[in-house]
Order: sequence, then structure tokens, then C-alpha cells
Amino acid sequence: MTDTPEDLLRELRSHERFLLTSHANPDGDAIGSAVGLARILRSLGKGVVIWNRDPTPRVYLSLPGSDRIHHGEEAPASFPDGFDALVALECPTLDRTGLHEQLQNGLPILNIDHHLGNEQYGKVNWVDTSAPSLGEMIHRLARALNVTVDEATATSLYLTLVTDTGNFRFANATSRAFEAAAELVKDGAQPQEVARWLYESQPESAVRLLGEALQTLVVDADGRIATLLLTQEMTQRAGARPGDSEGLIDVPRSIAGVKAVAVVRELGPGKCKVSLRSRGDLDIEKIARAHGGGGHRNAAGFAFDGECEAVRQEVVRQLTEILGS
Ligand SMILES: [Mn+2]
Repeated sequence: MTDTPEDLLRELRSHERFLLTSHANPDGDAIGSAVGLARILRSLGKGVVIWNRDPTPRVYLSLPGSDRIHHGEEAPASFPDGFDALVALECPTLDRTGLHEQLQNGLPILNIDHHLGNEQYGKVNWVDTSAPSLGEMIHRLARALNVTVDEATATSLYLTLVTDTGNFRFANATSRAFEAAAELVKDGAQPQEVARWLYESQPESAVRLLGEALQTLVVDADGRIATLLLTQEMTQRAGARPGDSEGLIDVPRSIAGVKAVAVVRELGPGKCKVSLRSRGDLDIEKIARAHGGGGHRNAAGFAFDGECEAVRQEVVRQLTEILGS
């Protein structure tokens, strides 16, 4: 565990107007960490605007404050002149924001992340790859800043632990994850509410999309690799909207004996995005990194040009290679 760096605390105390951003296609950790940090900084009297390139997935919109996140390629009002610092959350490179060009404007960048391979692109960099979620780091930051964590902030940060640890099932469900969760519940986090948002608020289209995707299930390598495809045609048939495929990857992952899972998502003609998950020591991050993507040892993703089925076969080939025989 790395201590909250003094230089980061100094930067946070000395600036007044913060722009917070996170990665494209934000997940629960990206949203919960940003909303939590925004509340912490506001409680210190600072001005904060959150700007993500992509909209907040529907499942997280119940989180108080998530509806105030600015999204799109266009900058929020008074950016950059009305700001004096930029905080990048969960981004191993500034590229991952999808707003790289807009964010190159001379504002000091405070880089807070828990991904392997972070490129330390900030004026200040706090990267702790052993943190179970970025929200756990934000929780520690709140303590270092002597901020009292209120109920809404605690719930935001608790949500990051639930989503990044797969509901406390993944390898990162460490004692630190449970300790942070216990502290946050003491501070007023509402686990039942979070569970209802995440697991009992599915739109019909998401369930229909799951039905479409499951028909493409292929299991390879003697039952060790499971893959799904998600084409634009399937998305249209299900009437699905962005965010409806969140959590889809956990379904093939639930098959007994499966060590690695891939979902190949068609973004446009000849353009795909590959999401990978693995169990145990199997490091799929290196595959993602070789293709210009990134992530963690057990969860990573990257963009790949090609037709879906061809991309699937290539991904299966590479997964088979790292699995060995
Ligand atoms: Mn994370």
C-alpha cells in the first residue's frame, strides 16, 4: 500500500477549480470514484466539474450526483479558463480518456490510478496497483485530507469496490477491500441500495441482448476458453442501448472449467472491441497491451480491426497460446 503522496495533497489543497475525468466507456469504479472525489473536494469548498467522453451507463445513474456528469467531445462551460487543475482517474495513459486533444492545455494533471502500466504522465502521479478499486484510494485520500465521508460519498466509493471486485469475488477482493467496505458502511454506505441498482434494475433490452449474445457462445481449448460476439445487428434486434452489455462477460465466465473469456463487440464495419477476463495467474493484460490496450492481469481490453468472427478466432488463438497445453 502506498501512502497518499504529500505532493498530491498539496496540489489538491492549493487549487480551487478542478476538472475530473476518467476513461472512455466508464465503469462503476470510474463513475463512483469521480462522484466520490467531487464530493470530497466540494466539501473543502472547491469547485468541481466531472467530464467524461461517454455517458454514464444506466445502472450507475441511480447514484446521487452521477446525473451531473458532463459528457461528450465538447468541453463543459468555462473550460479550460475556469479551471486550475485536471484530475485523471483510472487512466494508465491520458489517451484512455478519449479526450486527449481537448485536455492538452497546460493545466497541471494529477494522475490517480491503480492500473498496471500507468505511464506517469501527470505533474503528480499516485499509482497503487494493489488497490482493489480506485475508490479505495479515494477513500484513503479523504482521510489524508481530513474530510468526513458522508453517506452519499461512502455509497459512491462502496460501489467502486462492489463493481471492481465483481461483488467481492475476484482476486482483488483482498482484506483491504473488505476493510474499506466495512469503513464505508460505518460511514453510511447503503449496500442494499447499491445491490438493487446493480443487479435488480435491468432494462428489458439488456436481458434480450444477453439472449442474442448467448447464441454466439463458443467454447474452445478443451473447455478453457469461452467467447461471445456482440454485433450491431444483435444490438438493434434487442433494442439495446449503450450500457446494456455491461456485465455480459460474467456469463461465459461462470462456466465450470473456463479460464479465459472474451467478448468481441462490433463497433462499426470492420472495427471491434475485445474485452478479456481470466482466472487466477493467467495474465491476459499482456495480450491487451500488445494490441495497444490495457487493464489488469485478470481484466483487460483493446480495439481490434476486422470482422467479428475473424477477430474472435485470432483472440482464441492468442489465448490458447498463453494457456499452454
Ligand atoms: Mn478500477
